[in-house]
Amino acid sequence: MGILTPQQIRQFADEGYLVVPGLVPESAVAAGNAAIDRLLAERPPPEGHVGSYALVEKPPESRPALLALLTGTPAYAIAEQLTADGGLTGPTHVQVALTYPPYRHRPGSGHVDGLNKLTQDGRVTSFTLLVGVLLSDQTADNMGNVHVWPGSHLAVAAYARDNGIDELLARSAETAHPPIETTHRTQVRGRPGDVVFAHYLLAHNIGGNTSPIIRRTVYMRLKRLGHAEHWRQALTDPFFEYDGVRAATARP
Ligand SMILES: O=C(O)CCC(=O)C(=O)O
Repeated sequence: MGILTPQQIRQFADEGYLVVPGLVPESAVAAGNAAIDRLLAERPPPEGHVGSYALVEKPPESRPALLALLTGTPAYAIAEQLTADGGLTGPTHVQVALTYPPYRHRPGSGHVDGLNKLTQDGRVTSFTLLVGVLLSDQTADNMGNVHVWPGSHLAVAAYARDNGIDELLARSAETAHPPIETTHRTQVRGRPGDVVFAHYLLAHNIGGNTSPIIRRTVYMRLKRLGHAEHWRQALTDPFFEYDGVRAATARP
């Protein structure tokens, strides 16, 4: 028995993301925040900084309290439930995403990570699933919450099928913003300890923060084993790497 209900899996399939509340216990949230405090003592942002400040830690084992937000909690089992049991690799790094207030910002559209970054052998630096662990209060809008465009994962895959992957990449080359119509957006809300699971193809972007607190989210990226070989199929068939979603939603 998996942790997610079939209804939650259908929601992930339709919208491209899912927030699961209370996955990370308070003690792990506190340990994660303490690790971020130590990181910021080592590499603080410039004096008076506002807006986004991201720290990327490699290998993730160098920050065990951050890696444990995924591997030491039910978040990893949920990632496997959506994709395949024992079928994931990564993360290769941990991204600490901070947003310093006051930051009055509203992104115009969303990007797909790496659609503008190719490896030396011409592959996209894509992955399968983004896992974001909220470590600060984001229960209202404009608290640094990530903006997402629900359903855009389906639209990007449809664009790739209809126009070809090369055209998708060419049109996304400057900014990683895919050439799709994205009208409906929302801000991901949640409490510390809640976890957002987002499909690789979901358009998303950094949001503003007009709250009094620094926004803290820790992101980790997971790939299906063999992703380097089948990344093209994963761009055109959004559930190619999601065995769990296909099984729960009776998708082909
Ligand atoms: O800051 C955020 O929540 C979003 C970060 C983001 O867009 C990214 O890492 O690709």
